[in-house]
Amino acid sequence: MALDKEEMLELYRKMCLIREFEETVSKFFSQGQIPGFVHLYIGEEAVATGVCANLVKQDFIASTHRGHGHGIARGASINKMMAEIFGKVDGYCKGKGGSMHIADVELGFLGANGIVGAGLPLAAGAAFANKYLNNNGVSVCFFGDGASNRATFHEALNLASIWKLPVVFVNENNMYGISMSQERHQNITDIADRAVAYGIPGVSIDGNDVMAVYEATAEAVKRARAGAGPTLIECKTYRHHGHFEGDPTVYRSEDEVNQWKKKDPIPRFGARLLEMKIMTQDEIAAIADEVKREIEEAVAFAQRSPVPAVEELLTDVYCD
Ligand SMILES: Cc1ncc(C[n+]2csc(CCOP(=O)(O)OP(=O)(O)O)c2C)c(N)n1
Ligand SMILES: [Mg+2]
Repeated sequence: MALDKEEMLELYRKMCLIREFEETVSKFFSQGQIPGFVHLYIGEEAVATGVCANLVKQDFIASTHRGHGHGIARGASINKMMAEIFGKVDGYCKGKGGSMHIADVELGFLGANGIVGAGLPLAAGAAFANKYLNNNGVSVCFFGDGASNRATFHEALNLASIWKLPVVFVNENNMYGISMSQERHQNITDIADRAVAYGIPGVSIDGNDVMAVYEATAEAVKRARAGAGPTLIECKTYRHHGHFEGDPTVYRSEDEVNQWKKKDPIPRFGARLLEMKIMTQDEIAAIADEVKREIEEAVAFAQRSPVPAVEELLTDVYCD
């Protein structure tokens, strides 16, 4: 086993933290306390968690419009994220960016991104920088099944392949691009098959199994750090909520959602840890309490923070 007990507990705790963060965002959004749009990652936590557990300081990640899980897994401040989502001055963008503009470059978190597929060339560029600086760093790009149809996907994979860039392309195949099912938007089942066209390895894995994600990423990261170039990892997963909060999700059946909820990555990993006697029921309860407290503090921090002043409306728009 590649991970020790503490590391496995940390994977579990991280997934719980992402879940609690987003369930809380969902609650406050439905009460009208959060402005703008939010896209939740609930159900997909194993991907960000399993991937980011392999990363070190000099590594980068590029995210998507569904970016809370990526930021939390990379170690972004929960308080600053929550304040940003609430539109408050103590948030990552002083409350003027919202969910889709959260970034922390110091942490190598190149940001959430409202432009589908925009992270792919950003990650390739960051990987080029790491290679040029010869610092052993890698970059990771998270992107959806819908994004895998964009030109940026093909350009980034081709360039990363010929230049042997240290990048891991992590496809989050949650089976839908908004209301469009994968079978309606592409004529393949496994997005990993597209790696063949660029002469790089492509693997398709169970994205709701955090250990499977961890192990596939470990191999891809090792390859990238060794100078052998990029890998495409397709993680099959599912979002429990709609595309955005408020989406009535008329395009999928309740039965389909319920089938996927049975494969929820968090209770699944919890059961595995119990079975392996790595964790006890008491520890599960303690993690739930700890995470709940952490998120309550983040909400209190966000609620205490003021909204931006009207005079600040046009600052930070361009480089001041
Ligand atoms: C370039 C671009 N085209 C279209 C959109 C509108 N849009 C927002 S999310 C989305 C679907 C993305 O699907 P996917 O890549 O599978 O990610 P998921 O939402 O499933 O995580 C689209 C088409 C956009 N934001 N940017
Ligand atoms: Mg999708």
